[in-house]
Amino acid sequence: MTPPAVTVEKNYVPEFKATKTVPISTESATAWESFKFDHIRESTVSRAMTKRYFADLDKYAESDVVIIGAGSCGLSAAYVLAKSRPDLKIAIVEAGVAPGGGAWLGGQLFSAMVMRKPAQKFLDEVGVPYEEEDTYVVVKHAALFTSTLLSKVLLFPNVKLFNATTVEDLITRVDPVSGELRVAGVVTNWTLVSMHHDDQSCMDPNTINAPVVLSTTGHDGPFGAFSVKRLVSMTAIEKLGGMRGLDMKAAEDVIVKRTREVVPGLIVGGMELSEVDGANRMGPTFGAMALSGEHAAEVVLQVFDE
Ligand code: 48N
Repeated sequence: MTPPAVTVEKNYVPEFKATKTVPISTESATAWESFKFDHIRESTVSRAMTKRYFADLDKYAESDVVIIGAGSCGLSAAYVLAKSRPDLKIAIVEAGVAPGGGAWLGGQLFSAMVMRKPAQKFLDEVGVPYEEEDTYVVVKHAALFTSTLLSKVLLFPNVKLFNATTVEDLITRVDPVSGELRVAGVVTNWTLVSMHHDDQSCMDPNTINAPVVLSTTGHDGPFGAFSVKRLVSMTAIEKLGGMRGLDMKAAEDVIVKRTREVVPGLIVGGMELSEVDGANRMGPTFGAMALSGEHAAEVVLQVFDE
């Protein structure tokens, strides 16, 4: 059966008119020869970076929300949270230098990203153009979705991204009366340090206190499903269900519906959840990631609405 012809929506690629607006207008080639930047000293650059970074470390040492993992689910949650509660301090901790997780490609190194309806409503909200099909939409470049979402999240003044930084443990409290364990923040280190605890001793971590943590660490990669595996190793939960085989239809509905607080203070979303519940994986379709992020944000907000 021949696949239906792909109809590219007229409005997909906006009409661009070549314009000669360049920020540094030089009337002639010779002008470039005399071009020069304003003066700078190396220490000025160093102080400009470190002053801000350490001021942020100080400011976010007490955060309202920590999001572990800046993949499609974590970034979607961060967008909803930051937009709906500008009063909340949101720290995003991402192990990679480049945030985005598995959402830079649509699947097996292909550029296009598929999202099943109604997830296109999230794309409309964030302002990502797509081609419309009958039960799904296609974003021309997965990188367009991720870069647009990332840029919107990082523009919020109440968000700080700590990338190249790994959550290597959870801060926990045990209620003296009920004995109930609650997650109360995260333990962090530079990712390169976190990856070398086996061959270097005593590289102590840093911490971020927060009343609620959202873990969206995915199922892949060196730290995949980090928080839920840590809950098992600290016997806060008995065992993981283990991610099941690929079943696109079943997987996406389950992940969105079951995004939830797994232990008090720790909400889990995205593909990390499939490891908890033994849910199927969904393969190269990303609507569930965006909507699990949206659902996770609502669960987080309930903590602050109480
Ligand atoms: O993209 P991921 O891996 O996770 P999600 O849940 O946001 O999106 C999952 C999605 O990309 C898929 O896997 C698709 C739908 N495929 C499904 C399938 O069936 O194959 O992002 C997780 C992020 C990554 O950027 C990691 O670097 C980061 O979390 N991370 C951490 N960051 C800090 N500390 C950690 N301990 C940590 N662990 C992972």
